[in-house]
Amino acid sequence: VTNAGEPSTKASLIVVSNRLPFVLIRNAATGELERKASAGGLVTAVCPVVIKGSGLWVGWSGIHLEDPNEAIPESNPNDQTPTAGLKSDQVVSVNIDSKIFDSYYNGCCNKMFWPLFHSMPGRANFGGSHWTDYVTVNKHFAVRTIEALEKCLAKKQGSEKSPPIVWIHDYHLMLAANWVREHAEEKNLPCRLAFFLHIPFPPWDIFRLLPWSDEILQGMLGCDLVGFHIQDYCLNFVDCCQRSLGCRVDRNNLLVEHGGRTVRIRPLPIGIPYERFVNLAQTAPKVLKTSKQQIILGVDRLDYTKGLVHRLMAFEALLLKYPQHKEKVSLLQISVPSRTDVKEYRELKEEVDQLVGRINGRFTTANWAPIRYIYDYVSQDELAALYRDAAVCLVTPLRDGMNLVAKEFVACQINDIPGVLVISPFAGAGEMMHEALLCNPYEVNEAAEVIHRALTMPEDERALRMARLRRREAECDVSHWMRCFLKAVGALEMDDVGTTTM
Ligand code: GDG
Repeated sequence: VTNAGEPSTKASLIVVSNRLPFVLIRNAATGELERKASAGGLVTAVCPVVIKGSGLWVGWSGIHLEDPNEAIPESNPNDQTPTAGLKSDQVVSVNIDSKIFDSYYNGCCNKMFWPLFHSMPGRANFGGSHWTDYVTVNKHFAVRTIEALEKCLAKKQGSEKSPPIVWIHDYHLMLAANWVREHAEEKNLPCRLAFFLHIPFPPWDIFRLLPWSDEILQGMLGCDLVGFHIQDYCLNFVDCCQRSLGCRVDRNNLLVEHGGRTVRIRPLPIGIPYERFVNLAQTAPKVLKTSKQQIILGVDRLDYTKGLVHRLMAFEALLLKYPQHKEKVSLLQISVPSRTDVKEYRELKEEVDQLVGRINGRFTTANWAPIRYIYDYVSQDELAALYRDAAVCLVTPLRDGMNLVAKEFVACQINDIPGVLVISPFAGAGEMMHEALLCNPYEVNEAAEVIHRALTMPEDERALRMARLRRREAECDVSHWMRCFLKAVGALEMDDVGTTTM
């Protein structure tokens, strides 16, 4: 089954996310606002559908505007990215006082929800005022979303055959749906409401540690459809609705009854813009100059969920147990700076810096350093070249909603002799990428064995595993995800239905 073209729908799509699909920056010379495009997979898949259906995008622009009515600029004429066609009247920017926004974003989302939803409650820091700010921000998003809905309906008056879809994204906005529903009902505005969570949804005995767990469930149940990456997260959510709220549920069909409605819960595993990564891999110039050494690659935001400390210890264990890899193998770790205003992230950076220093100090020779550590963002071209030419890619998070790095590595494996993917079962991607080598990051010595197996895997076995991995990612790319979402929300064009497998 192949994905023919972009998915299409007659309904307008209103996307609501913490961030807009571009950031605004102020040109220091002219004082004018300018757009800086973002190139993530989500934007690539979702933006064309918003543009085609005259939909809208609601979110924060990345800058706190003194005048909230300051006009959003049109895209730069040279802009080739998927957001270029998004007109300024299709953008509803959300402006919030910077102190409240910081408390909502860092205090509540990053310090409470992020660790708890990744099943690391020991790292969660519950603070009452952050929750109050989270409520305020979600209410404000709901108000702006209703404005977007009114605008959308006014534009399409008479011609609208199917009600607009409001699609709210991620843990930043888990309360907004309920208020959107209430206002929409009061004002008699037709719409379908959907939510997608990009991170894991934890089991009930972890979720209920949150002082506001019931409010969150009720907020999400304001939707008609709630999507997660994998079945397990769906089942966790259904469980929580049953045990915390006492809802009637159907676990087999993933349905939850709430407020006289039936809410559908669906696994919608996200994919990547597969062809774009293949093209990048075909054209990106070589970055690694020597082919004598095998490169083990790691690419992650510097986040404690990504298992970097365990990975470094596994690599050290590998060098101790299998000294034949000394001077032949290097670990190239790219760590993108992330959430640097949160203490835990600064402490993690210190810990990783020290560990890299210690391991390098222990093994480095005149001609070789075991770890090359980049604490920076690398360009898309450079990333594609590294994915293409690495012998092994280590995707070993302690917990991860999906993990796109695993999929991008696979897409870029265009060399005759492919590399090997090592993946943690605690990433959503680990559920589906069966032909990768599974590795429990907590078992450091076992992880070293898996890395050794990857480095010494026969060529025919690598080729077989990689071909199967690539086929799946090519089929289940990000357009496929978009199509599955539209189908689940009941808004896919009939012509498209035949090409969808799930
Ligand atoms: C959340 C969930 C879920 C990274 N370093 C560089 C770079 N990247 C790009 C990768 C990839 C993306 O960042 C990271 O995606 P992940 O999926 O690994 O992780 P999160 O940011 O935590 O995303 C996650 C995802 O949402 C989608 O639903 O999979 O589980 O946590 O695309 O390529 N890109 C470039 N240079 C870098 O140095 N160019």
